[in-house]
Parts: sequence; structure tokens; C-alpha cells
Amino acid sequence: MGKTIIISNRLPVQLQISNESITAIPSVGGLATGMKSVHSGGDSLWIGWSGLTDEEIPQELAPKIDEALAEHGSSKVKLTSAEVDGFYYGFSNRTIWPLFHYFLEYSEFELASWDIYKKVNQKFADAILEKATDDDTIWVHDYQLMLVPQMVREKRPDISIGFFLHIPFPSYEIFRTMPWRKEVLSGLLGADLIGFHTYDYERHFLSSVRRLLGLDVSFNDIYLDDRTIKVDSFPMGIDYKKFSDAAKEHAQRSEEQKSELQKRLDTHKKSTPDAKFFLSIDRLDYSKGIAKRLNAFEYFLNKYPQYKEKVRLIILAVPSRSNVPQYQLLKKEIDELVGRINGELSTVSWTPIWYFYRSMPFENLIDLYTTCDIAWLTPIRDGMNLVAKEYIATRTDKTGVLILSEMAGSANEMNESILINPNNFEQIADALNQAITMPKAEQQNRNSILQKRLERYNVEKWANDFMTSLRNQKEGNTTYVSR
Ligand code: GDG
Repeated sequence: MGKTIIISNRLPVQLQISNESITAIPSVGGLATGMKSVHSGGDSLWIGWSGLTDEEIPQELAPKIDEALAEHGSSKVKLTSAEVDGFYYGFSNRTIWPLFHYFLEYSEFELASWDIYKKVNQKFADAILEKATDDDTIWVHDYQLMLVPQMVREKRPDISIGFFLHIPFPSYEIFRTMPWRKEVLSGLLGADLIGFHTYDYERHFLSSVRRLLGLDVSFNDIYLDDRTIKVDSFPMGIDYKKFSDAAKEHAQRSEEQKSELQKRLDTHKKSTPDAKFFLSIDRLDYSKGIAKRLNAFEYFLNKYPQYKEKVRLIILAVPSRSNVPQYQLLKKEIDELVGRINGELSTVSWTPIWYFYRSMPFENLIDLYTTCDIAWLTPIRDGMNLVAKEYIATRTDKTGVLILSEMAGSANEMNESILINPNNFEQIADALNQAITMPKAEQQNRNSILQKRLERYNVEKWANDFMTSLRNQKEGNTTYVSR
């Protein structure tokens, strides 16, 4: 059996150059976090963009960069800054991302960025073709690389290719608005197996294939020439053990070993023992509904004024795609909302919102997960949402309440949390009240069911299921062709 080639826009590490030295920083984000445990497990190579444009890499450092990446089992695709602009900030994040998250009004349809998207997808495909042998298995990830499967298939008709989409696949009515809808579908159909987080995304995709390409679809098989393409759902799990072990270790820490953040959190908890901490962690992205959550928080405090000075909302918003105008506007909106709400409601001893606009080290993430009583994760649309799963995994004593949006893919597997519609402020306010007053036994009961499920269906199982299904599909296809 050959090696596994993972291919995604970003590598598991991002490189930074300062004073001729190169530092590799682990990438933050759902895909990077999830695939890391798969990548470190066996014979695999990860191909992607290093995070540095050609213009940012001094020529004399290029070999060192390749060495640094090789140490992390990675190999880079070279991109110029114009390519990154058109492909990543352009078509990927101004066309596909908003469209697939149902933000139709944000989607731009520009021929020039579509052309760059095609060109850059070809670069990724070429990078695979250069490294792959026929018995390798190629696993292509996410919306930035939807044309890659077909580009590889054209040159290597027999190689095994899987594709996984980490974001929602929208309904046909939304998807059909894209001018290059048929090309995108044909690009994906170069794969043997196409995976989604949920059955709904799978259904939307199959419906688009049937209606736009007129292909023969039976149950979840698509028939194309002499190949059968399988479409299936694989809800992505987390590295459960990593999070629960980190939480157990965290609980053992002495006062001196605690982080500054933890000490600060402890001080506040001690000064108001019946206070409740709400936690909100997301990349700063309009699909995550952070601005709506802030407005809902204000609504909640007006509806339940008894909680003033008793609750605190901790928001960690991780900087993301700050070159895209929608993200800059959102940042401004959130800054203003936090300022206004804190300005209007704060008292001498109480600041209702603590707002961090940065990425935090893993250790601080664990501080927040383990200390906050309520995780409030209410995206407007989200492929899965791993933060919800991570929060539950760190609750070693099984207390804590998760309030989760119905619009997150993870809601399908997390029925024991409090599920809400992120647009319904009345329901959210009541959910927060329910969470605050929920008896400990009920919290533990709900979380122990959730924990068992998350522990069983972890990220390793997710990757294994996908790879097994890809292998079976490939074998089926080979038999079919030779018949
Ligand atoms: C996409 C889809 C889908 C966050 N802040 C910090 C930090 N994180 C880590 C979390 C978590 C990951 O980033 C975020 O994952 P999500 O799933 O919540 O969201 P996206 O980044 O939008 O991911 C999403 C995912 O892909 C997987 O398919 O679930 O729907 O949009 O793992 O822990 N990590 C550190 N510091 C932070 O400040 N160290």
C-alpha cells in the first residue's frame, strides 16, 4: 500500500521568518486541528501553501524552508501574492465561503478571480502529480480545492482520490446561482468518494448533481462514464483524549503552575462565587454570528435583569481573513458593540464582556473551556463546529452547559445540549436562564451521554471511516471497470 497524501490550502504549520530564522507555528482552525492526529499517525505527506508568498521568501532561505516543512511531513505549493489575493481572499472567501454559508448578498461573482482559482487549483494538482505514485491515496480537503480531484484524475485515471468538504454544501436553490456551478461539480466528481459532515449537505450535493448535470444518481452513488462515485456523510470528531487529558492535567496544577489568565479567572470567581461565565470562541467570521450573540446578550440582560453583575461573557474572536472587506467591517461592528454594551452596563465592580481579539495558546484554551460554566456557540451557519465538542471533552467532572445553534453541523450529534435558533433572541435568553439554573445532576447526565458519543466517534475514527470507505469504493470501481 502506498502513502496517504493530504492536500489542503494551509499546511499543519505556518512558517514565519525573522532575522533569517524560520519558525514553524501550528495552524489554528478546524481542519488543521482535526487532521493533525491523522497526519502524525502513519506514512503520509501533507501538501499545501506555507502561508508565505513567493515575494516573502528570500531566495537564499528557500532550501531551509523546504527542510523546515519536511520536518513536519509537509511540502509546499508556491503561490505569489497575486495568486493568494485572487484564489484565497478572492474566489474562495468572497465567492464560495459566503455562498455556501447562505450569505448570498456577500457573494461576488468575478471572472478574474474564478480564473485564478482554476489556475491555483491546477498548481495544487501538479504538486500532487509530482509526488504521487499510482498506489498512493489522495485526500483533498475543502472548498478552496474543489477542482483538484478532476485535475488529478485526468492525468492519473486509476489513482484513489477522496474529497472532504468542511463547510456546508448549500441547497440547490443557493448553489445554482453560481455561474461556474457545473465546473465546480465536475471538479469534485474526479474523486472516488466525496464526504460531508452531515446527511443534509450530502443530500443538497446529490440534488445539485442530478439537476445540474443530469447524471444518473441512485441512493448515494453517482454513475459517471465507467466510474461510480460514492457520496456519504462523515461527521468529524475531535482528538477527544488530547482535550480530556489536558483538562485532567489542568485540574492538578498548583497555584504557581497556573497561567496568568487562569489566576485572573479564579480571582473573579472567588469574588462572586455565584457568578456564571459564558464562553464564546470562534474565528472572527460573519457565519459564526458573534455580533448577533452580543445583541442577544444585551437582550438577555434586559429580560433577566437579576443576572446583572452575576454573569460575564468571555469572547475569544480569533483574527481571520482580515484582508476581506466583510471581515474588516465585522471587526469594527464587534468592537463597537462590545464598547457600547460594556459602556452602558458596566458598574464599578462588573464588566459584562471580556473581549479577546487574538489567537490563544492551547493552554489558555483549556483554561477557558474548564473554567466557563456555559459554552454559548451559536453560529448562523457552520459546517460542523469543533469548539462545541472540545468544550464537552474538557468537562472532567461532567458539569457545564452547552448552548448550541441548530445551524451547526454538530447539532445533529449533540441533542443533549440546549439547541437554539441563533435568530431567536427570546429563545436564547430563556436558554441562558435555563443553563444558569440547570441542576448539577442534569448537567452531568447530559454531558456523560455527550462525552461517551464524542469519545467513541473521535477524529481518528472519522479519518479511518473515510479511508476505509475510500478503499472499498476504489476496489468496487476497479472490479467494475475490469468486468
Ligand atoms: C472549519 C468549519 C468545521 C480556535 N481558537 C483557537 C484555537 N481554535 C481551534 C479550536 C478548534 C478550531 O480552532 C476551530 O474549529 P471550528 O470547527 O470551530 O471552526 P472553523 O475554523 O471555522 O473550521 C467548521 C471545521 O472546519 C472542521 O471541519 O467544524 O464548521 O468552518 O479546534 O480549538 N486553537 C488555539 N488557539 C485559539 O485561540 N490554539
